[in-house]
Amino acid sequence: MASLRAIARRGGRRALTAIPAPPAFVPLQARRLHDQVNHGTLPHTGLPLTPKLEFFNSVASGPIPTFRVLDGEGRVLEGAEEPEIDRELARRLYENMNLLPALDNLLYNVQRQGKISFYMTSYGEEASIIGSAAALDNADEVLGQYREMGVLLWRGYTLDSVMAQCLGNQEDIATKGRQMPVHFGSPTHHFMTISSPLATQIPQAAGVGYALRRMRKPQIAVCYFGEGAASEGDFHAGLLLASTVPSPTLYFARNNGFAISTPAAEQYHGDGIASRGPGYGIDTIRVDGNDVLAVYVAVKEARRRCLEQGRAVLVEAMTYRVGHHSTSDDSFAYRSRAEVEDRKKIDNPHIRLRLYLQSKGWWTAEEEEELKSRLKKEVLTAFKRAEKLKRFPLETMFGDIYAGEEPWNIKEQKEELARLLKKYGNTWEPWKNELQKFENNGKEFTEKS
Ligand SMILES: Cc1ncc(C[n+]2csc(CCOP(=O)(O)OP(=O)(O)O)c2C)c(N)n1
Ligand SMILES: [Mg+2]
Repeated sequence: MASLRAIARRGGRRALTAIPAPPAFVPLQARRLHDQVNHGTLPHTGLPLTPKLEFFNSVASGPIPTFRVLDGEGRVLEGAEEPEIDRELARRLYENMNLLPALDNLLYNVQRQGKISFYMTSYGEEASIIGSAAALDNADEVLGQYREMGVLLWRGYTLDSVMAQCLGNQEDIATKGRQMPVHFGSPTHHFMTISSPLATQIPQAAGVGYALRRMRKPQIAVCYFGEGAASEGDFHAGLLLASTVPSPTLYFARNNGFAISTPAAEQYHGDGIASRGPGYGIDTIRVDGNDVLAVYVAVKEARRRCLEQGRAVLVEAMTYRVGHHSTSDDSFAYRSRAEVEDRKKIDNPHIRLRLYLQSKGWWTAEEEEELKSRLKKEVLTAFKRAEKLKRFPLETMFGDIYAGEEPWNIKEQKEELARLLKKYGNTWEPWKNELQKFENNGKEFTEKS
């Protein structure tokens, strides 16, 4: 029987792989070892041989360094190359980084008032999210985890759309009020709908990237995930798939230090997420996620490599989750307030960029004040408008599940709801109030004979 290698040589594989494979990846430690003692190679594999009994792992050989451009005070590091970012782009980065907390402040609070069911903030991760979004092509297909609303905002997703999704009103065209808040999706913005089960997007992104390559599109797939999600089996399945198929997918790990209450240190014994990339033969970089310029530069180069090589690239952004995990969490149960306050002071992505802008003469104190109050006003106006809009008719929640004739289980559930609403919908105050929020006030159920 012909070996797989022989089939691949005859072109079975090559027909799918239009882009030439990059040179074989040899882990750094292995290469060093080979240089030290060259005893030839293992037959059939080309692996270097050594008589030394030596084990290695990423912890023992020292951590992977973190790429940084700006220091804590917004100055370009000695030896760093100042990126080609002009005044307009730099200001746009800063404005978008400020839009996130403006939205977070309002939506977090309105959740507390019971006006929306749930919310997740991006506090502390603004540079990672906005810096990466800015380095992508707006048509790159994004598969996010849930904390990447900033990518949509960068692409022009409106405040009205944000409110529509979080409030689940009749303008929530992607999910029609049937998803939890922050589970955004928008085909026009090339942003796949967020799904709650962790890490499902990681293997999916390998497939999306592969499809883009097969269609010969000049776009890549971009997959965001947390360091906690990277503990799921899907992470390994996804990266292996992306590296072997291969697939032009940019994997962006947001290492924000926590997976709800589990600190990152308990999440892995190796050198973070970055150390796993070389194991899959994937070009990898670790970047200071609170340095928007470094994130921008690293992701731009990662994207270029994805396209040029037709292969996956891994970026691990080191940042810190300043906010609670979500509105269902109180992080002071597992970390001190002092730790959070310290991090905000010592390594604040907003301050670092603002100081850089000021040093260039691209930003003033007056502009700072104007921006903050403008964003606050715009966000509040959008919320007030969204609050007045009705939700999709109540029966919408049963739609778009099965094609063709409505199956028995859906019919049964509808009848059950109609029975309950007819009994309590016009009399029990909480249900009566709730029904007023829907188009038709739920009449398709309460008045059903
Ligand atoms: C398969 C699965 N397991 C558990 C959860 C519950 N859960 C939701 S978010 C989360 C933490 C994820 O942490 P990380 O990936 O680091 O992202 P971060 O919240 O820090 O942005 C967990 C455990 C889930 N949604 N899906
Ligand atoms: Mg995390």
